[in-house]
Amino acid sequence: MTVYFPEVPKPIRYEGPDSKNPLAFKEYNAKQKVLGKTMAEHLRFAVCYWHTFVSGGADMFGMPTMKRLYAQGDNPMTIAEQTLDAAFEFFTKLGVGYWCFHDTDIVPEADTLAETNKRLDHITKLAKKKQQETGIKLLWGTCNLFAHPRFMSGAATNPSPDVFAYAATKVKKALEITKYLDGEGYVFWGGREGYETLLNTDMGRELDHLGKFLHMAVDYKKKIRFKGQFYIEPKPKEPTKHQYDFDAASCYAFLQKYDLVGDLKLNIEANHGTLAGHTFIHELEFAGANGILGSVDANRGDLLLGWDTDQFPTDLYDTALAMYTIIKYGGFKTGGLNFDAHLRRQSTDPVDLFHAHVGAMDCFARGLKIAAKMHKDKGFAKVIKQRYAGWDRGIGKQIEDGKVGFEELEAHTMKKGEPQLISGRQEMLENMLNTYIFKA
Ligand code: XLS
Ligand code: CA
Ligand code: CA
Repeated sequence: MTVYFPEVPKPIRYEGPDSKNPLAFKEYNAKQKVLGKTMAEHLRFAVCYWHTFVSGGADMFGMPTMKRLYAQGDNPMTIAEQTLDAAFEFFTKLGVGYWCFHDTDIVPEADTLAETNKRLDHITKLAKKKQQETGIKLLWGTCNLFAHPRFMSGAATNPSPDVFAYAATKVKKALEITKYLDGEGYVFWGGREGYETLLNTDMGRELDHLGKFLHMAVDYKKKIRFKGQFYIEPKPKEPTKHQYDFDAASCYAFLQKYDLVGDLKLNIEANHGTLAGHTFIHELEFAGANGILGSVDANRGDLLLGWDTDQFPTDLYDTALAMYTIIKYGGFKTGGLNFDAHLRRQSTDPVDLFHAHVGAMDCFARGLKIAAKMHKDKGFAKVIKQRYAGWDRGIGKQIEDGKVGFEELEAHTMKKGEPQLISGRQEMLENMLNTYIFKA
């Protein structure tokens, strides 16, 4: 079989923090136990198909730059097969357990839907065989409902019911192939479920349609007995000016209104959190605190650019606090860390894909170790417990238990007078976080 990544002849190994080998892990040791589980079990790394193997570095102003050895030839299905070979070679050499894809990543769309579905059946058969041979699993599948012109005004929120129906037909097939590949989840990302101008948009009606669409998906999931977890992925804008799944909080409000809370969790993407004006950790915390933290698209943005740059994660504060929060809410069940990230346009060589993923995996592995130490020491947990201790007794407990109202609180305040000022100790806590980053 053709080798597509000859620069990496053998699987990437853990060589420890002193290794100078750029193609070795310094922190990620898959089998090493941390808080009772292996690193691989905690982190559940996945590689995304679209950025890693399909898009080639094109941007709004320029053509693709990247060398894709497998994307040669005239027959699109031969290219699709070669891409699949390259992808599984990459997953195996990198040592990740999972992958993720959109329907249109694994095969190009044909002239008719029926023909596209045939192509999907063909390629997923090959993918299933590769999964069996390698033990690599599908973290989630998804459907591209944003690239084709038919979806220019949205999919489930399109003003035309015919487009709604077309989108449903595509999602139906995407669910079937995800189930066929034993996918552990399925993501709904509404790239154009939003609007450009309210002058031509009936927002209430569009939201109702989106609710209907997701209910149909839930019904079909039950019908075909697909056991994977459904996720919504929040993103505030890009490509549309305003997207309905703006952030974790607006998704939660939507899920509550349309009675879907038990059926969908969130797939939180770091870069989408920052585009919404939040931190990545804020989004994780909101989802965790509301019981809807499902999976993560691990990447980062660039504060100076302000669009969805989808860079590989390299910030230890982010990875340490992300893992701290994920562990706090029980760790991944069906979800994982999917590197929804792409190389910069000037990183043109196939080996650059390895550098990017190795660095990101090391950064999360180190983040995991830092988070584990923070959990073991319980330092931050103690500080927070202490800060809210007033709610465990006396008037605080009575409020939480619903035993008092405004009149009792007035009596309490008149008796106690001015509340005491208690320092939040933010700088001390930031220093404490740094001591973990320095030493863990
Ligand atoms: C785009 C999204 C997309 C989803 C899946 O910004 O991140 O890649 O993850 O459609
Ligand atoms: Ca994403
Ligand atoms: Ca993104």
